[in-house]
Amino acid sequence: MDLWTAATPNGWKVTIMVEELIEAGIDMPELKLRNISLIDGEQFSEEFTRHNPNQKIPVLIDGDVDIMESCAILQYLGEKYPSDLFPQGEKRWEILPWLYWQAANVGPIFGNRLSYTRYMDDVDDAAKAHPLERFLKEARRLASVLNHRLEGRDYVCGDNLTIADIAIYPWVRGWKWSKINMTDQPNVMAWIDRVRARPAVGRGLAYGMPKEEIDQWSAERKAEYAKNGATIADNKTLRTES
Ligand SMILES: N[C@@H](CCC(=O)N[C@@H](CS)C(=O)NCC(=O)O)C(=O)O
Repeated sequence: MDLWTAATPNGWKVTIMVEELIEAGIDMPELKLRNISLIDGEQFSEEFTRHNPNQKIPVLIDGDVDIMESCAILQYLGEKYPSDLFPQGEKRWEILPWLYWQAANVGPIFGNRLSYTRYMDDVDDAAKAHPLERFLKEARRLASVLNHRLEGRDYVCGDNLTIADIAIYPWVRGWKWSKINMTDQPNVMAWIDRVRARPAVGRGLAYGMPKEEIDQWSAERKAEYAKNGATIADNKTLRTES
């Protein structure tokens, strides 16, 4: 199995999933990781486009099967390697709506908010005012939906972590980067800590980031990014195995 990815929230969903499956005792086949440099535009290459016509990471290549879209990859792995992460039967209809909720709402809104808070220094404030407000308002609404859902639950679909948590977590954990204040959402804040404390999540997030920088970039890294005017998280350090 090959995973073409980068150190970004959509990429981390899959590496967290793989680590959680291993933690659950699944005998996973060897996963070959290929770091796609988004800065260099490798996602637009002919080779990449053959596997993912949408030209975005992540993409999973399993023999003749190409799977684009991070949530589809979570579902694919969850079905191929059965575990509590994606139980079959009726329970899946509790999980799938939250997976789609993430794909249709959290990813796009948090991602768009992040691009204006972190990467668009060269756009003047007046031009940014409307999108900043719009994405903030919707992100805060989504956070309160999640907070409500987590009332009385440790995880989004009950007592166990599922692919729904794995999909939502990498975006929501970045609330400070996106400047989306969530401190008034206690269930969400507690859930962020609960998910982060899982050893497999720590390992999944460590793809593409030195361990000590998973939660907080070093001053050197920040300076490096600022200097380059990078528009997206660099991923040159992503661990590649071939
Ligand atoms: N809905 C897609 C979104 C994928 C996505 O936006 N990937 C970003 C990185 S997080 C990317 O490849 N960006 C490069 C680009 O837009 O050129 C998914 O969940 O897989």
